[in-house]
Amino acid sequence: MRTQVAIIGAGPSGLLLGQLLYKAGIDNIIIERQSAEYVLARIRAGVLEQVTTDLLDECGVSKRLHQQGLVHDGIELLFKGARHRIDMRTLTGGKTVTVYGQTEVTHDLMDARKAEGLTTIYDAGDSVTLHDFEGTRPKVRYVKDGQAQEIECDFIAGCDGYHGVSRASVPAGALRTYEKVYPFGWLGILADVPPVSHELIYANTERGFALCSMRSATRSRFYVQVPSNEKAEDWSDEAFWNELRARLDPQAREHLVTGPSLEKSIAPLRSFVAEPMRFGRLLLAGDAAHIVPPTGAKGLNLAASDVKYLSSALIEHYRDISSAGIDHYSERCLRRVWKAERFSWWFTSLMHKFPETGDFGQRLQEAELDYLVGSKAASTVLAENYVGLPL
Ligand code: RFL
Ligand code: PHB
Repeated sequence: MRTQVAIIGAGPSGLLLGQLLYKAGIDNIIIERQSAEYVLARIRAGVLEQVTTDLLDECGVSKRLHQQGLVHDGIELLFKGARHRIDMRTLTGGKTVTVYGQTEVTHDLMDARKAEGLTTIYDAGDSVTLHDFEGTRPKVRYVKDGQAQEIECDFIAGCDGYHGVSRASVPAGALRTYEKVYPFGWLGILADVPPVSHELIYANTERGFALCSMRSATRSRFYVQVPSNEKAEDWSDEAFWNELRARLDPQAREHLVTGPSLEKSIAPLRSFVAEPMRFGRLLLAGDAAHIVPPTGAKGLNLAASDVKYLSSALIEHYRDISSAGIDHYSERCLRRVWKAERFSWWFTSLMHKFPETGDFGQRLQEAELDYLVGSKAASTVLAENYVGLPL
């Protein structure tokens, strides 16, 4: 088989890239380890920046997003038992975010790809290998239904997430990595219950962080901070609801409607960046190159901005016969990536309980939050970063 761009991974990065390239007349094939159903069953992000919704508009896959997505003008910060609103729209001169699940984004992109008759190879398992990307004729090999297959291409886009094969294929020594692992995770629950409030509540409490989020007017997503060694199966629904309730303010507690969980899982928290993001004709995008803790809701949005830069670079290569975009790809992405890394680390540090800092750390967080909600300058910094920095 031959294609112009072989894309590894059918998560949001890979599907979005495939769609943008297709729209520009660039041929591409996606190779995915799992089945489509498996990819769709992963419950992840919920908050989309304008940059991401614009890109989905550009792809022509935003009809459902505009019908069903919830536009949010602000968020609420809960600390010392009281809630304070950050009015993002006012502080940023009109910017907002849209609450629309990653599952739905992936669904919409998969449907569009199917409708266009574009090739996606699912269930490739762990057989995918990358070859010759330091030369001019890269190849991707995989095994499907017991048959060895090879795709010859011009470029390989590594969109296969943190545990993927793309970054792992780069020769040792060509890559520098930066990492911070937090001593806790998020236990998340999805339930068909109405949201506690019409906006997201981020809570700092002496028992640890909590987040009340949503997917629609009838489906909610909640998280509580738990130690890293905790297991989701050891948490009954009742234990989860009790812990969440204990971390809310009296009014939110009153509004909390509980019900059976549709999904329950623990996500570890990590900050990670691999530099550079390009090796010859292999270009990494999204979680394959960087991870942020979910507190700032930046992971999917960073994946989208990488893909924007990557699709522009590839379009420039084919249309204008210019390598400038490809040559500057890594540098352009990393400037935005590091700003989102900084914001996500800061917001995580401000909102979570760190076992080693004790009561002193708790008081410092409360003082900073008090300053934050009382200072227009400080609130604006939070709002600007939360709605997303410009491309
Ligand atoms: P993905 O989604 O991990 O997709 C990678 C795909 O590659 C496949 N793959 C392979 N395919 C072929 N061969 C191999 N060897 C392969 N290895 C892996 C995988 O099966 C998969 O299908 O990466 P991508 O596309 O870069 O997208 C990144 C986002 O998924 C991620 O950043 C966000 O989910 C992060 N995130 C959030 N981001 C936001 O912008 N806003 C949020 O509100 C938000 N909340 C979250 C989050 C992530 C969370 N978890 C579970 C980590 C909340 C949580 C709890
Ligand atoms: C979510 O709804 O899953 C969500 C929302 C905001 C975050 C992280 C996750 O910061």
